[in-house]
Amino acid sequence: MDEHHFKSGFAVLAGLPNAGKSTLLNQLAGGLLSAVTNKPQTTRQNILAISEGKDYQIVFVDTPGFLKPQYKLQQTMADCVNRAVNEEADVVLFLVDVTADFSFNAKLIEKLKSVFCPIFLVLNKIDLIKDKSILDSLEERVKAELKITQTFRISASKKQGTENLLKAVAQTLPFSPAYFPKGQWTDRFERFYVAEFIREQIFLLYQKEIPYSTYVEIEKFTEDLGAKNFIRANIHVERESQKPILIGKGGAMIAKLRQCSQKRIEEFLGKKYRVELNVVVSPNWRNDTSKLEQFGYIQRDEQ
Ligand SMILES: Nc1nc2c(ncn2[C@@H]2O[C@H](COP(=O)(O)OP(=O)(O)OP(=O)(O)O)[C@@H](O)[C@H]2O)c(=O)[nH]1
Ligand SMILES: [Mg+2]
Repeated sequence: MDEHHFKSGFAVLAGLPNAGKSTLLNQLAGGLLSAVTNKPQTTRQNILAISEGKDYQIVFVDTPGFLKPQYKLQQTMADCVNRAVNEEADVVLFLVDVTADFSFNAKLIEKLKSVFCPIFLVLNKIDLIKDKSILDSLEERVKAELKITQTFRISASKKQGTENLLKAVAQTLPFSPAYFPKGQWTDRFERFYVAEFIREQIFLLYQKEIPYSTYVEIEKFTEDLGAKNFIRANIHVERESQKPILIGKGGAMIAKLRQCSQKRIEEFLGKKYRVELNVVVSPNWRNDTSKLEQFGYIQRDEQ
């Protein structure tokens, strides 16, 4: 391959919570990398996943759902979106859930107006819409406000239209050598995914504010030491009263969480693990700058 024809760059997925960004990232990059749940605000940090072809390397960036921050953790989530669309993106994929109330996109559209790179409008979840005219009018509404380079109608979960989108992204990237070594699929360590998968299972198993109040810290991650691989995680909650909810009657809930987490981790890493979970109270951590730093939601060099 003539290296002068190689294309590479960053494709940033942006959209409201629950639009399907992580689902799409997983489809495009061919792996269940990014946590997906039916609850909004699942993703808290930018997650990279790399898709390669003969003559391209696309670095997809999954971002947290865009929303008005109510507490410091959400401010760090909004910062992730800003950084990705303003500084990293070679193309932005603006994801819109076609079944959701479109008016909530207003603030995000304002933000995207100042983005320099091309913007692809991606209408997602079309499998849930029978009446195609809804899609036409949505498209018109966006185009009236924002300069859109190309529009795609897809179902991320059903893999409809995703191949076309992938091709178009690869084409639009600048000529550039690959950003990451060939065969690399992410910039994160396994520890990060293990924590994300436990957090994902918490989102799936618990209700109300519990998922939003938890942070998962991997305290121990040992592999190939003869005995079975071992993971110990601390689940931080914000208040003492949340601890018994997490644990459940007679430990039933946390046992279930342990089981589901173990399954998810084993499927992803392709090995057996013994998982141990602890619950720890870190009062009000979502509004505590030093905790957010310690948990990696704020990078020290950002301040
Ligand atoms: N029917 C249908 N559901 C979808 C589609 N894409 C995603 N979903 C569902 O929508 C929900 C949210 O998906 P996510 O991928 O977690 O959404 P997200 O945009 O990453 O959400 P946040 O991380 O909270 O910002 C999940 O229940 C998905 O299974 C689709 O094309 N069709
Ligand atoms: Mg997500």
